[in-house]
Amino acid sequence: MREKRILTIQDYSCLGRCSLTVALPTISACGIECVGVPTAILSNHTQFKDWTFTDLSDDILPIVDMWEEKDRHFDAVYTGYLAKGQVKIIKEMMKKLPKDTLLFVDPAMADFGKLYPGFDDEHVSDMRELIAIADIVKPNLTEACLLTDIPYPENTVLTYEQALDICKRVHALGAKNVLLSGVKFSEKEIGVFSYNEKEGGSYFQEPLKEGNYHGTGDLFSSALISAFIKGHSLLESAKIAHHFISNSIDKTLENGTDGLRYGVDFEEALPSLIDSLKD
Ligand code: PXL
Repeated sequence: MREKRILTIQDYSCLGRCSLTVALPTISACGIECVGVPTAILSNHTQFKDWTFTDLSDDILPIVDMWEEKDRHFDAVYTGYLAKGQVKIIKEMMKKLPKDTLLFVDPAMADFGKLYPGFDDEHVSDMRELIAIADIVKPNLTEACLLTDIPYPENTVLTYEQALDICKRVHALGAKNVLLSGVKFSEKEIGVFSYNEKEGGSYFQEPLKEGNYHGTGDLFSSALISAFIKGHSLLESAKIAHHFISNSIDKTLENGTDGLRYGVDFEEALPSLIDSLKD
């Protein structure tokens, strides 16, 4: 059987593990060919005090056009952090790829109740347009609130009904499957809530690891889409990805690395991810 192949499109932040620098190794380690298209090159991610930024918006469509006579089959397209104005380009890109290409969107634009630096309401409304054509969307709570125009809750410990309601609102934007990440039903646990029309809501919770480690959302999405493309169900894929993040945080704590800024030591957790994909 042909090896699976994912096209991922997000920025390349040289320092501070996130976006393409975690997506490429994670997807490859899962035994999936990873085609990475950079949307921008940054010296480092934007949670540091300052950064350089080279916009690659004008290169994206010419890259995809150059593949016209080549093999443009992908089992999934996974979009992550996109710079302002790039959503429209991604929509154009999707029109150029085979119609049945699965689109997985990680909005990657906000966390802890706030947009990342440089983003505004226009980016949020652009992102709604991408979600409208997505097969799977994975917002965190902040992104889900922004996308559906509801206030970020003061108490982030949710009830089942609240989580279901938020997912239904995101689903109403057009995405077929919604995975709400970072959902807490108690102070001590965190998990993922999954919703689609056919199966309704389902979720899992695991013990919470304190700390806002950089890039874990991107790692989570990379492992999740890989497990899904390898044939696991969405919720099972989310569980696999969750364990991978948890193991990566454990390695970071063991090593005493500054994972809050430089990202987690996921490299040492890759063998456990590979193991969890074996049936
Ligand atoms: O991990 C999300 C992310 C990706 N890329 C860049 C970022 C961030 C979060 O801040 O700044 C450039």
